[in-house]
Amino acid sequence: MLRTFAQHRIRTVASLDGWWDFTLGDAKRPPRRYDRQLHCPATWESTPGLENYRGVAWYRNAVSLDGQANLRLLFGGVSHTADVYLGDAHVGHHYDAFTPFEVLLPATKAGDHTLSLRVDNTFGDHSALHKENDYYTYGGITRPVELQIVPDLYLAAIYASPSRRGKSWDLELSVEVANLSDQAATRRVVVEVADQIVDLGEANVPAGEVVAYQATVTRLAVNPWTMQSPALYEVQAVLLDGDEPVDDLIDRVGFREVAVRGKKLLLNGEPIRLRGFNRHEDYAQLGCAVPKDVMVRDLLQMQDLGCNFVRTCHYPNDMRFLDLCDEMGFAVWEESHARNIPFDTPMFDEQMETNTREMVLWHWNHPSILMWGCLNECDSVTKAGAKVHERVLKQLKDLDPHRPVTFASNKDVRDLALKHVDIVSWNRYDNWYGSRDPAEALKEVLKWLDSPRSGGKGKPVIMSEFGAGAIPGWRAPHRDRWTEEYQCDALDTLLECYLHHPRICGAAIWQFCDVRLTKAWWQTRPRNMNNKGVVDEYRRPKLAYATVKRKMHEAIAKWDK
Ligand code: ADA
Repeated sequence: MLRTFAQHRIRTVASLDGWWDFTLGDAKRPPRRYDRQLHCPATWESTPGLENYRGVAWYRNAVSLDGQANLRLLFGGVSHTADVYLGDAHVGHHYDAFTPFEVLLPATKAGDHTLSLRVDNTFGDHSALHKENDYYTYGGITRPVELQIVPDLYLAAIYASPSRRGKSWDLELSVEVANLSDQAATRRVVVEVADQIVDLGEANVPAGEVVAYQATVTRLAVNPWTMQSPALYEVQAVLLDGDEPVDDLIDRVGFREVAVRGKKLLLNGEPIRLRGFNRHEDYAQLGCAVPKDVMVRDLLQMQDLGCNFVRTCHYPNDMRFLDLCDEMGFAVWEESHARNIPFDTPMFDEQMETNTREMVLWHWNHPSILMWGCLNECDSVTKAGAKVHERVLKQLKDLDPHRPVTFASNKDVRDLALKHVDIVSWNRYDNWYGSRDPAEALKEVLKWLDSPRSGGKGKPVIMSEFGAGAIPGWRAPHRDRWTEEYQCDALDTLLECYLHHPRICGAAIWQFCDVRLTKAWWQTRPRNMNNKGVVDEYRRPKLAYATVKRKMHEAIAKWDK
């Protein structure tokens, strides 16, 4: 399943997780011969012998239909480019490992069919977001796959947007109904949420179109979603043909409102302080195909440390992880896919726009997502680069006016894009790449920030990255860089500064776990890993785990009383 809960009780859904035929090779058409099988979801790098394969591979599965049907294939994530074939017919294409996508196959005939995927994880002009980087781009069907059978008119999406009205809540609903047939058709749309039945009326959808139907439910007496008590409510849309339910779609909503007021970040009208980690999707030999049980344990470790915040550096995350954050009361900063990438590559504009849009629309209902981010440490120092920041941040705001927007900058006082954010976010490594006192450095940059020329005057500030490297098990009395002792000392100083500073409303350590990176980074990355995790790639705590736990709990004692 692509979620931690069932999204259908009426619609026919089958999981395609499990064995897929597999073969290497960059054939342009579905091959006839496959030389092995892979158990998906998985990275192909977790298969012995393929640990370093960067190239193209093919996957094949069988689909048998008793009768003609409309098929809807749902992919949680394929890394990093998928071309989908039914038989020899090319039926779908998707770029980027980190956003879901669907392939619609209307009126597929009864009988046996072959479903094939051409998967490519190579770098080059065809890929603006996946490139040589300080994290690894894996290959494969890396998130769950579902095969659904949908009626001619089916429920394509639900967007639920809560807003606070004193002690009660309103809920704006938008339900999209798609018509796969060549005839206009009519169905009734009914939504059930928080024991209320909302009749959205007749959906008369022209052939081949998707139409959104809106309604606002007012004065719902519900429990709010808070980080201490993350109440969730099912939103079930049902499509009726007369009185007969013919399709359904279930999502979840948390009644919470996030806002910026002056220098504060508010949740349900109350100022909050966020403390936690940057977390890459990467786990030892399994790479970015992180099993749900590991996602749970990652969040349990963060809870144990006293954290309430996670940044999905540097890309949209698996919806199951976001579901777990909804269920466990974590605040999430989710960002579209970009880490220090140039803007002048051939596919950048198109791939950035698509990835940003897909992130917002697929992840809309997650109450844990409190802010949208983008463009990590990209060019915000030239006028042209600042214009790109303005464009992507505007796209985020236009898509979703309910959440503040930000980007993580390492440009210090040279930044030209802070006027376009709701929250100023800084990546600083004063006592790792430099040897400055973080408190002094922060004092200096805050002075600049609160001058009229910065563009960020009076805005909330999040320290979005800070930390130090520690090679797991490397301990030495000299406590120099790369020792676990150095990481303890550095994080003690950094957390003392950032968790208690009145002008800072959030702090995310770089980073939760050690992660693999691509070959070009080997010179500055022992083990060919980014070793700034507080736990290693197997989630084994380093010495700094105890330091972080102590500092986070000191902050809780001070701020969360
Ligand atoms: C940057 C970047 C991170 C990571 C970090 C580091 O801040 O945003 O992805 O590369 O540096 O470890 O140096």
